[in-house]
Amino acid sequence: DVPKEQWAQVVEQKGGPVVYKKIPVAEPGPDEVLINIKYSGVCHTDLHAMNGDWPLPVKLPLVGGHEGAGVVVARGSLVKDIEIGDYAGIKWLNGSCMSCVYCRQSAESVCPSPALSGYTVDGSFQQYAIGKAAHVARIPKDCDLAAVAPILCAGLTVYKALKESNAKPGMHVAIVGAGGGLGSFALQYAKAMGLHTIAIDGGEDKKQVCLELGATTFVDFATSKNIVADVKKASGDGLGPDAVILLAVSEKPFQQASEYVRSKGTIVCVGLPGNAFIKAPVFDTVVREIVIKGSYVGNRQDTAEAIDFFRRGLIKAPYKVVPLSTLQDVYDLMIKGQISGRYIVDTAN
Ligand code: 8ID
Ligand code: ZN
Ligand code: ZN
Repeated sequence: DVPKEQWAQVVEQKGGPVVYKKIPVAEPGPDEVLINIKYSGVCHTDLHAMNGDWPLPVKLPLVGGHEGAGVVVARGSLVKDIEIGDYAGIKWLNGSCMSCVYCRQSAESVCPSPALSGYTVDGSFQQYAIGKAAHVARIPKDCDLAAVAPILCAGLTVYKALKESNAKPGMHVAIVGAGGGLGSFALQYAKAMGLHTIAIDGGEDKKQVCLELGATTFVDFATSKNIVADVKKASGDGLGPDAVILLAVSEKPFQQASEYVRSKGTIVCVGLPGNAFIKAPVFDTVVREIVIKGSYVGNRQDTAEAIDFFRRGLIKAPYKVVPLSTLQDVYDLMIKGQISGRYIVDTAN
């Protein structure tokens, strides 16, 4: 039975903190499902949302969260292909219009009128969350709901970004911010895709995590005397990595990547530091034929593929489960850059 009230973490004002309190359980509309969220990963995006870092208005009061895995407990009258009791997930793209030129071509991440979980609509830091049936992730019954939660944003996003990088098996990819949430999944997906990885992050903790996750080399951005030279050296023949996936939450590495990427290589921007700009020399970009592009989550097919990599046991990134009531503590660690891998909140307490 679905209760009328539930526990949630609510952002009541820009900058936070989150407030742990009881709020009503919403009812699904005709094309929606209600998911009893069991676990939800904490993405740096949730912190950007609370702090109002981006030039995109955020709902207030707000229930954040967009890596929510759970069990379907109710569905609207139009929903035919999801049963009560199925496992399903709330991802960043809660819904999209389904009729614009982008949605028609499965580029739904750039739909001009999307519903964003934990941003423009309430997300998964609550016990019962609503998702558009067309968009909720289908999660196979043999998946562990805690472990699969971060696939719904971190895994999906880096899997798509690696595809966008055009890196082929055997090539070298630099993962910038490799010890963080997205980064640790990027190392695992890259390994599963047969790529060499150059992990870039800071500190002994992150170094150890990255090497355990299969990084070919680790470059410490905090202690390296010459990041450009170190990254190039790590690329086998010394000409630089074929692709760079930028996941860091600071501007500097976005400026640096064009210095070490291989000629004809691809730089994929994924991290979203506030008020940041990409600057690259026109001369080098032209004569070295460098590609610089953005990548934003992934579509429903990417979601299914990213989950399938996980289901096959190819993706094992470190995570720590803590009570939903302690979400603010997770944000405090994240602000200090002290999280290796992902924190996951358990909505039961
Ligand atoms: O679809 C998208 N494009 C998408 C999806 C999900 C998340 C984008 N994001 C964005 C988030 O909003 C955030 O801006 O990706 C960024 C990374 O999210 P995250 O992985 O959840 O954050 P994290 O766990 O805090 O990891 C960030 C890592 O970057 C490192 C930190 O040490 C940390 O491990 N880092 C920083 I800050 N500066 C660095 C530098 N100069 C750096 N690593 C290398 N070089
Ligand atoms: Zn996210
Ligand atoms: Zn659309």
